[in-house]
Amino acid sequence: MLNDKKILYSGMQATGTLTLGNYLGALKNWVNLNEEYECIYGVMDLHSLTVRQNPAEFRKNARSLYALYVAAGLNPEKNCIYYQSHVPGHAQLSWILGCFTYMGELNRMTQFKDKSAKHTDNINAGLYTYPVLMAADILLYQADVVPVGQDQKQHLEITRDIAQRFNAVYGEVFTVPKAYIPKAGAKIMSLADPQKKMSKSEENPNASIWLMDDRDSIIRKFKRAVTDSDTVVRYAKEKPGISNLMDIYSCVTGKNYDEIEKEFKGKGYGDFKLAVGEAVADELAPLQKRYTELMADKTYIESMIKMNDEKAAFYAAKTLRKVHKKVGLTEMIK
Ligand code: ATP
Ligand code: LTN
Repeated sequence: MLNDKKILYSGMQATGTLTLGNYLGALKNWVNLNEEYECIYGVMDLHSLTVRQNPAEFRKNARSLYALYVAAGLNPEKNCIYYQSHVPGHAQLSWILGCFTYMGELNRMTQFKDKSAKHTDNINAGLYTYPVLMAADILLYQADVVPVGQDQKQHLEITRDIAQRFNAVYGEVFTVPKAYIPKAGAKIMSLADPQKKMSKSEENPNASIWLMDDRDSIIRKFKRAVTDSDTVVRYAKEKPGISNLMDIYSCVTGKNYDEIEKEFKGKGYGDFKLAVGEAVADELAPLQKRYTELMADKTYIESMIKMNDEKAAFYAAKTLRKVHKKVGLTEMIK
């Protein structure tokens, strides 16, 4: 890389619209860590193909995800923000790493189990080898740190195992990456069922806050959020609904649980839910404005994509050349 900073790598699947969970669990932390690291962010469109996509919608979602990264505060002129499918090295390294991954390891992946239970008609091999492609994404750029939500922890662990296994045979080829999982916001739960993760692919419109929801919908959804029959705003295991709202409020305002409990002492759930709704709407308003402006400026976005695709391809080719050499693949004759 060009400077001495450590490398941060992350990305999201280009599937559907982002939720508040994606934002608080991942995107917001990317922005917070931005200055400290040399950052690379991918629009993970190859991963999205593990679930059947409508081609036109998919293309739109990918562009929209790119714009959301930028609208959230990632500067494409300083950070490498690119499309995974535009860099062939991902698929190439993924094949090689697949030969260093055991089926027993992949069988243990909870995301594979969850997704195959959800899409029983399409349990494809891509869904199964998804973690190998993810390992390739990360190792291709020699990433030191990977900020993700709690649900991706297992994928980071397998990435580390694959890197260490490869390095044990061929020497220090890959940097062994660390997961960065935030304390608050690592797992935002559904507003309709606080036992379930807030998810992009959720069908109940009241369960998730979408990043593009307008102020009124945000406030209305928080008002309706499922909580217990108590009235005291207090963080507790047996109060998952209120605890989830406290997590959200904490991420957005920076206040800790004690401060929140004090702020709402003697007040009911109604006041608290309204405050959470307003705080979230305030947080998202500038992002929404910037997103709309960016989506209208096709020339700018496309010039950024082009420049960063080239940058990413350059970094990736360097690692791939090294890997080919180490495993003994014959160099192309020039
Ligand atoms: P899907 O529902 O399609 O599986 P998803 O909402 O889980 O999608 P991903 O693209 O898989 O979204 O995740 C993008 C990033 O957002 C990951 O870092 C993931 O850990 C994080 N993330 C997703 N959902 C949540 C959540 N509810 N709370 C915190 N972080 C989350
Ligand atoms: N599996 C991740 C998306 C993803 C990713 C990555 C995240 C694909 N490749 C590399 C970090 C680093 C998810 O969020 N579902």
